[in-house]
Amino acid sequence: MKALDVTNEFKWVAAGVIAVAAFGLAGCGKKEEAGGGKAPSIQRVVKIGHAAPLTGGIAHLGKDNENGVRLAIDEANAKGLTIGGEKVAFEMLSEDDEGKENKGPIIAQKFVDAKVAGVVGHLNSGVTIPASAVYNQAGIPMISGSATNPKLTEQGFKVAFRTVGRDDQQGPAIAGYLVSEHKPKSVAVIDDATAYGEGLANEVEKTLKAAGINVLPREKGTQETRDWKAILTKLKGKGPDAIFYGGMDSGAGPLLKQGRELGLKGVFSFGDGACTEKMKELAGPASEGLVCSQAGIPVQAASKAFLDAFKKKFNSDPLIYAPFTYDGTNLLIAAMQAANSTDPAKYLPELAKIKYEGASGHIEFDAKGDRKDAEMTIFTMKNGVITPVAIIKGGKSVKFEDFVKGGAAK
Ligand code: ABU
Repeated sequence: MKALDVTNEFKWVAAGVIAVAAFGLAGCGKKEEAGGGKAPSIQRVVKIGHAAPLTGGIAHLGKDNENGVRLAIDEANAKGLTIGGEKVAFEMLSEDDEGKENKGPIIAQKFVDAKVAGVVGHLNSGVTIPASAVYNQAGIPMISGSATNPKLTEQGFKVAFRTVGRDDQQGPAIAGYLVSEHKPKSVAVIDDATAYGEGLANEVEKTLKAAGINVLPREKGTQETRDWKAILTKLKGKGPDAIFYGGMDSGAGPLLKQGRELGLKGVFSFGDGACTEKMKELAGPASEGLVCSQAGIPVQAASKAFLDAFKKKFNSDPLIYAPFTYDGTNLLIAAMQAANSTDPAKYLPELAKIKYEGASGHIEFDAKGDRKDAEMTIFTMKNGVITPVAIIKGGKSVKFEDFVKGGAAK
């Protein structure tokens, strides 16, 4: 399905566009009575917003998120769902928030004005958190498939959900793995000064200090930092046994590459934003041996049905968050079906109490909108492949092979 540009600003990626066009709908949300004697016409177009960086250094992650939403919408439309007695077509309105904090509320307001029924996004915590205030004000449910900063669901917003875990789970998981497997005496911690990067680095630092590890004074870059040589040169003199960076792969790749070029010997470790196959491309051979975490199951443990459908549709494998945005979209739709309504006020209570078997496993939300029992996965780069080694769930760590044998997501 191709994106259909309706305005310069909105990309109305219409999974239901073919259906809508075929049935002659004039505009989104407009009702049309079923034609006599023909197949039932679409009577309501239900818009679902999606927002992520679709340009810039992490556009590959934004497209992955978008593809998850697109696949879910196309599948729902192929089923020809009826909600509230009306045949519905879902339509994705996808926006490029550029990963910029100030774009969050602006795009959120666009979605509100466009009368979306729900939103899947945003990708970055630093964008999602300010956007969530707008969705909350408008009563529009939002589910992020990637934003891991705890604040998102600590604001008391009934509309805010996420299908991944939180950084106060992820930080202890990756730091605990570093401590137990690499036994560092001193660790350098660097962050990109975003809500995600700084927040995760804080969690890692807290866990390391609690384990009695010497944590060097914090070093900081930004989302745009690609030249880390000044910081790395300073760190080299201190000889840390490990370096943790809180930030995305676009910054982590150069950091790792330059670190090795400058002769830093410590193990490099990252959170989910830099735990992607892209690290190999960005850091080259220096990426071998990196350690990283994701705040959910690894993509290869997602359901076979999802992985097959994704591959068929996009001729590629999902990168990292697509199973979680796919699930987020399906959760919105399932809640609408349960409420027999696309009205956010009516289906929100169903979303809050949903029990759902998704591509990323079983999903239920707690009272804050966080995923109950979210898995944390630890990876290492082995032979150029980000390879899951352990899954941490409910405080217990199991080998990835055992997790898969135990069922993962089917
Ligand atoms: N979770 C990492 C990438 C997204 C974010 O939380 O900013």
